[in-house]
Amino acid sequence: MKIAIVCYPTFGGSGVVATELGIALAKRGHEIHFVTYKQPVRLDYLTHNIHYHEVIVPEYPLFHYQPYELALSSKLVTVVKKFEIDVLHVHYAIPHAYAGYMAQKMLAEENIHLPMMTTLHGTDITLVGSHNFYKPAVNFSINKSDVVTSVSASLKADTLAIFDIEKEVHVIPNFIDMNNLQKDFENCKRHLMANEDEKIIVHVSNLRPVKRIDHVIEIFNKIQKEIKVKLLIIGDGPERENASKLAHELGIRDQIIFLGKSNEIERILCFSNLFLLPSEKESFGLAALEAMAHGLPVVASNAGGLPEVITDGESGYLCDIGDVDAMAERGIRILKDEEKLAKMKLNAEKQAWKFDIKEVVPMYENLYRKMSK
Ligand code: GMT
Repeated sequence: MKIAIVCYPTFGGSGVVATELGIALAKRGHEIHFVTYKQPVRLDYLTHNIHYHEVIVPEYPLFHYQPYELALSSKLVTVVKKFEIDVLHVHYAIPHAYAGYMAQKMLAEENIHLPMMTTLHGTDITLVGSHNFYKPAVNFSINKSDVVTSVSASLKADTLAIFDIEKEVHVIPNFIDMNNLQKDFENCKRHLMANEDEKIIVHVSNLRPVKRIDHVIEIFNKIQKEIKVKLLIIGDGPERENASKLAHELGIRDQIIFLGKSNEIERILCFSNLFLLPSEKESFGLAALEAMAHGLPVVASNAGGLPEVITDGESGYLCDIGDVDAMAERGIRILKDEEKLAKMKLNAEKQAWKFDIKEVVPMYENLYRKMSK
């Protein structure tokens, strides 16, 4: 099939899922057209069956806000006509589903039918989309999508509770390509990050308030009182400065390394021991799944879809949102006991296999086929 994918081309989970899905579909013989404002970060140039179309929004002084939706829907119309696209798949409702609907309408004027799937990722529902500024438009464009999917059952429940949805919402979890993980231990540079006798804890996110980086630091502070340990924080965002300040105040700044945005997460996960994700909201927690795939148990909050990804007491521990003491205690429990750590490492990997790409991509393919009939 010829599939157009619209997503955010950044390090965020929705963009990563969209890109990995496009790559997987291309490998399975589909022709994939990414339509977005920048080359997606995980997309290599020169990939067979993959095309990238840049949405350009020229700066015009009259506009206080440049009209991205307008440029995106126009680009979609051009791409769909030129490449005879069968299906449009938009990731993240805002503003992609809205722009997709406009493209559909414009194409219908020329008797071209373009079915649209909208995949909800989390913040488009629970944080941004539920705001009254956007809600009517988000509600409208979800209902106008031919197929709606959500990355967890929890997000589906939130969507149905927050919006007035007439469409069936299909749950298709996020996924990982377990057979193509980079486990390049030759290149494992553990010694650059920690001493032999230190354990390594990792947190990966966009460091937005919802991720509770302050709790990451507080949990780490309690763990480091009991165990020799380092904390690696990967990603960048608005809470970075506050986190660094808090670490200074607690006198643990030199035990924490802020690595910024990275395309080498796998090379870091390969030598790490524990992953922390104490988010206030998390529709799925792709970063946790990636960590588990590399054998890291996860200590997380029981927010949103995290209980669908992590099994409490097996592949990690789930604690109440904000319960820093409990999360620290679970972290210590895992890291202090080598036998437990080894067992949980295996469980984490085993659990990640349930989300292997081979299980999940066919779910999307089935829906594409049904839509394009
Ligand atoms: O976590 C973020 O703030 C980024 C956001 C995104 O849209 O890129 O992530 C959301 O989508 C990911 C992929 O489906 C999920 O794994 C994340 O849990 C979800 N984030 C939230 O719900 C806060």
